[in-house]
Amino acid sequence: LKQKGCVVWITGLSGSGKSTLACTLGRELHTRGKLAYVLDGDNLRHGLNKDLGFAAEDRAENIRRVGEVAKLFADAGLVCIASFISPYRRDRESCRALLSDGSFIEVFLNMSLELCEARDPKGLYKLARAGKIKGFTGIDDPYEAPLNCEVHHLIIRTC
Ligand code: GGZ
Repeated sequence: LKQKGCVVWITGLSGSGKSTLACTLGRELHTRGKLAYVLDGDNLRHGLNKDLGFAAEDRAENIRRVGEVAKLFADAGLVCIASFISPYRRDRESCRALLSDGSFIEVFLNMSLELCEARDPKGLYKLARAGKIKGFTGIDDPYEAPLNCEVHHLIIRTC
């Protein structure tokens, strides 16, 4: 029986654990014999989307292209795991609209700015606070939390 494809869309602040979850989920699916592929900033922003920055219109275009690529993977029967901050509700909803009902699973990693900033795995929040990165999500750029996501994971502490 052919595997039905879908898109698992992981949204959340920088440092909330999106990439870790995407990678873990991808491995778990492989273990279970499912075809899966992870799309994230590392493989998209260095290639297909290397012409884009972080202004609102660039983020919108980033997410639009990712949504179209994710749809292609889903059409091919894969579980496509997309891991992007995707801060704008409208951009995420446009991606959802590309897929049939039930084939777009939005996962919100809800970790407070305080916790993300305390972790600061790449030191980016520190740079943003120092004004060395402008328009950083959560600091001086917006993040619009999902209103009707399929999975809401609230993280109140990390180990
Ligand atoms: C947010 C930024 C920015 C700004 C560079 N704002 O923790 P990271 O490093 O690895 O994840 C962040 C990544 C965000 O890329 P996305 O493609 O997911 O963003 S969006 O969905 O909004 O298009 C961070 C790094 O890029 N980064 N500058 N100003 N994150």
